[in-house]
Amino acid sequence: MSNLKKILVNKHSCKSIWFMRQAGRYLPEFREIRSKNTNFIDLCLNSKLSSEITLQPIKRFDIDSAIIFSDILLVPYALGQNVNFSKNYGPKLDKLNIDKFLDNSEEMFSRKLEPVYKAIEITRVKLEKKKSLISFVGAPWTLIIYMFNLKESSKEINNEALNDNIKSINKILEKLTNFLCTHIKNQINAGADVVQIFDSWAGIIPKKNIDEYCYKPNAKIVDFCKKEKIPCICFPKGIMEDYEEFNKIVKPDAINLDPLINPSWAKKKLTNVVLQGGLDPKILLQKDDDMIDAATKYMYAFKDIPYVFNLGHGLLPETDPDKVKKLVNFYRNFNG
Ligand code: 1CP
Repeated sequence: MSNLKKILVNKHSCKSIWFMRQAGRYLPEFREIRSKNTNFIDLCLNSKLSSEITLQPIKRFDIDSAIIFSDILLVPYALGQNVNFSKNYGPKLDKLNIDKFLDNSEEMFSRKLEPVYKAIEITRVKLEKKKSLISFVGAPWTLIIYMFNLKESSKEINNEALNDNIKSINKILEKLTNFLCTHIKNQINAGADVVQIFDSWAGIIPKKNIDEYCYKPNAKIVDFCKKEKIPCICFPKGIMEDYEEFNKIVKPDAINLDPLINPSWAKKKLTNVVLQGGLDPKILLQKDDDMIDAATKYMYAFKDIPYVFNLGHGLLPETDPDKVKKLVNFYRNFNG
């Protein structure tokens, strides 16, 4: 059993380290592949290259888990919505056609994502047994943000767009959640052993809607994972003290902290759950000593409970890979 799974399933306090967005943007070996593959969705659907990119950070840093190189937006893509990645604007999705969306069958959906499952199969064979292979999905709300183009900025939602689309959102929410469960199951069947559910935009949900758009959909997916015995990690980024309520209602195996969550608060309030991450990825852009000081705070705060070392958000594109190497070395020495 992989270290990560031992922590999530048996709550063993063994060491385990990986990084969100460890495969991609900041690695020169990724950039080389990316420069020759200008369509990002096509790159995600190239099983051989996706597997190669997944393994790049493992080869460089010998970390404990690989996360499959893919994207949360492959789900709307597989449900018939065109996805474009433009350099300066990030992802842009064509207008959602609700009738077309509701017409999707599970078979059609799974068939379109077959290359992702193939990439997982190839990667599992190449990965040492003790290493974990993490699959992931975007939580329904975070996908809805992109599917309905609701985000005004990184902190704010376009309330007008939300109100205009509320009926359609409620109409597709349940079906979207079912497709996400299918995608999780397919990834596990292909050889992944853990799933992480990214609710990256949970922090901009209006307070009055947090139950409906965050707790309930995440809980539905976590219940599915429990029924299927799939270890799961939730990441409701930006919800501040509502992490406590989220944990009580959703009950995931593990929860990823964001940089705004105080480690001692988390240790006290987030019980019956494995903690993961928290360190601000921006600290990897600072001097070595500052990075080590900040990392030590997390390692020290959680030294006597099961804790998976990770960040409070993904590695930034401008991160120097040598900094990541230094952090991994420090972690290995700290934990013996
Ligand atoms: O241009 C490029 O080279 C593409 C950059 C890139 C990469 C490397 C994107 C575009 N996605 C990915 C891969 C990816 N995305 C992974 C696998 C690699 C790994 O983690 O090691 C994962 C787990 C994701 C997840 C993802 N995609 C999230 C959730 C996590 C998070 O960072 O919040 C989100 C929100 C996306 C959407 C997305 N994909 C890419 C971009 C630029 C964005 C938008 C982010 C935003 O709106 O700010």
